Amino acid sequence: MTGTSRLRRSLGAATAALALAALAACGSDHPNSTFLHWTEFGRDIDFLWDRLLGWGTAVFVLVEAVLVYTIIRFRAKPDGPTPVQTHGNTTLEITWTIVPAVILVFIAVPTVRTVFKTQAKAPDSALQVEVIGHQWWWEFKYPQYGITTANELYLPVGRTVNFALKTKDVLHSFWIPNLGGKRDLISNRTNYLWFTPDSIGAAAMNGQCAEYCGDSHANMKFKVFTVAPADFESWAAHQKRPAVFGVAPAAPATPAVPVKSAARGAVAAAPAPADTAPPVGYAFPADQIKPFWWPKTPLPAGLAEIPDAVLAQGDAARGKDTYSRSACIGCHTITGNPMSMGVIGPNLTHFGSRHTLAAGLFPNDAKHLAMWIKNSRMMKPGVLMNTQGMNEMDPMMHQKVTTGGLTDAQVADVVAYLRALK
Ligand code: HEC
Ligand SMILES: [Cu+2]
Repeated sequence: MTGTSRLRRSLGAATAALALAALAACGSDHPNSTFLHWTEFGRDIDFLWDRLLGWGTAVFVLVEAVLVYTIIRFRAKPDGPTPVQTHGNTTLEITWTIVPAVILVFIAVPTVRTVFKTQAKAPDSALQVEVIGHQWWWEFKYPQYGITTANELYLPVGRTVNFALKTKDVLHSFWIPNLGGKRDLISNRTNYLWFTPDSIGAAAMNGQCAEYCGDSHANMKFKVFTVAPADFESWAAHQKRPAVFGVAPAAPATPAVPVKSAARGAVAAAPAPADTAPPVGYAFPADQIKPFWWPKTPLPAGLAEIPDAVLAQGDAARGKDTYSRSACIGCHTITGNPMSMGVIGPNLTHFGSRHTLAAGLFPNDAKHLAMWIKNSRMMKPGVLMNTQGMNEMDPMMHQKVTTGGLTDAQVADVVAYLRALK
């Protein structure tokens, strides 16, 4: 085989590989792409990326072209004469010093400008969200609204959001690829990250911890919804209220006419705000969420499922009772249930309004919830929530739960209760 045909063959192979890679990139959708222009932050970073890629490609092509040309043009020939011997070339040396310096300036100026812009203080009108990382879940507080929730983040489109990033334990990193980030959560320190989701309508996207933080780091995900401002207000107003379960359910909305007549002067007829408020606030509609978004984590082998027939017998009122007498209350808060004031685990006040369970690891349905309560440590390695099912093997304690464990029927009741907390 001659040198030229070998070269031609490897060039052919390289082209084929490149084409394949390019095709693969077109074939599937890319739910976690960072190359989207949905926030000013995303656009700024994308601009820098384009610059770098552009300059990098230009330098690569130029250098490789000269190299390949030189290799071929000046290769040694069997009886060739000795090449001309040179030492130094001032013009060339000055050129190859100045050109990269100029290129670096073109990269450095926009980079430094972006660093200053993204490190600046967020505008005062921004929506404040406190993000607290826990092994291995996310706590979200909206201090302007008095809301504490977990693992699912609602953001109004068109309003700057300012995240104050903190951690309860080790380092984590907050990352929503579609919107921009990532930024670390550092012990004894608050980091900030802000951007405006301004070029996207209602959308469901993924978030992920991006700094190794222990056993279930890969399972420390979260979900993000960008929603219309009015929907956000509806969601926020509802999340602020105490748990719905226990309140008289879904009274028909008060018709407009009696309210008007009451406003005209009647003293007693005006209904209390709690009665007129819709029973449930906005939640991102499940049928508008794309298939990629839904978690597909398999259930662990060896964990006995609770039969559907048993789950169907679950009773929310009984469940509230059982829950309120179990270990759950030491770790979880349900506002409106005075027994339940723990702060070790996620706030469950409106748990039934969430679409996912255990930091985005499972869909929030009766089956997964039941398995979770029964043996969370088999569902997600290392979790702080200890095994709650009677006679279940706790994989961290290496022993079976014998006292205080919940039977399948009791778990079914607790499931009904938690699912009623819309
Ligand atoms: C020792 C503290 C502790 C106890 C006791 C406990 N939990 Fe938990 N729970 C946690 C922690 C921590 C998490 C977060 C786990 C994770 O996702 O990494 C959690 C997560 C959950 C979740 C998922 C929340 C979400 O937003 O995804 C539910 C539901 C839940 N627990 C219900 C219960 C119930 C019901 C009981 C009682 C039968 C209970 N827990 C007992 C600490 C506890
Ligand atoms: Cu992590």
